Amino acid sequence: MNKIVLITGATSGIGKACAYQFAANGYSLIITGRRAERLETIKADIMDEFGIKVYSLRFDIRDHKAVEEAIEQLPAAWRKIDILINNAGLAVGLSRIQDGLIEDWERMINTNIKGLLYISRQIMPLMIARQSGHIINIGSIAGKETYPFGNVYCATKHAVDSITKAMRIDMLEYGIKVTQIAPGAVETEFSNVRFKGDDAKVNSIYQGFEPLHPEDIADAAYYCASLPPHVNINDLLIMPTAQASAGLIHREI
Ligand code: NDP
Ligand code: 8X3
Repeated sequence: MNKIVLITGATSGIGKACAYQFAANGYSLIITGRRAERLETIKADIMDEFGIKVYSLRFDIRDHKAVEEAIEQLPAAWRKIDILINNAGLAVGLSRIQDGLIEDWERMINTNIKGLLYISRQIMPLMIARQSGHIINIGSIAGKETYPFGNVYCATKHAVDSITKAMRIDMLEYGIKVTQIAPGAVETEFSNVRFKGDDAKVNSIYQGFEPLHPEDIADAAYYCASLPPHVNINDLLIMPTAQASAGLIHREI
């Protein structure tokens, strides 16, 4: 078996791009997400294009038991996970706290913080047993800055920033690498989810400038994963050239 990368949220956007990037470089993949049909389509396409092994796991990362069961039932050969890319995540809504929807907050907190912790809790002992591994957490510019109406999403990504630092401390003695990649605006399904399918709002987000493409983040993830054993990228903030900070985008309109 080649080196194995487990990518959460591989049915779309950054996670899907990471799946193709690592497949192109000969990794075996474990891809996860909730949308079964997409998982199976991506699995078949990657196996066909790159001739590598792909294992798909369908679960909701907010469901602790489902996460536990999914990892426990992995065949022994697939449990030797070299890289965990904690990518599954979302923003839902954009409002002031006083107007916020509790159900949106729960979705973001349960996915971005608790889901990331649930799966890491399952994979970290497997890496520790082998004294080897690399965890790559997909944070965000929203974990570095707090912008108007971003409140709870920003808080969840600040938590990812903090959890990454904590993991780095906890994994230090085992030689397990921990990296955060924190992107600015990347054109994926992210805004469709945030704006609940309001196409006018979604389109306005990416107007007048070239956002990052999911492949740009996948390239960076692969770069971080390809460095010599003595080199660890702790934190990588990647922005579109036209974006200086969360709220400052130069648009040619
Ligand atoms: P997409 O919406 O394109 O992809 C999100 C992925 O997360 C999907 O594969 C989705 O799979 C998965 N996911 C969401 N909720 C769950 C869940 N409850 N259980 C399992 N999987 C889930 O967005 P992006 O690719 O942009 O987002 C990926 C990560 O990048 C997120 O953590 C996001 O916060 C972060 N990010 C995005 C930026 C952007 O501008 N796009 C910028 C900075 C960070 P499925 O629906 O099949 O379950
Ligand atoms: C996604 C980027 O600026 O919409 O994390 O929060 S932003």
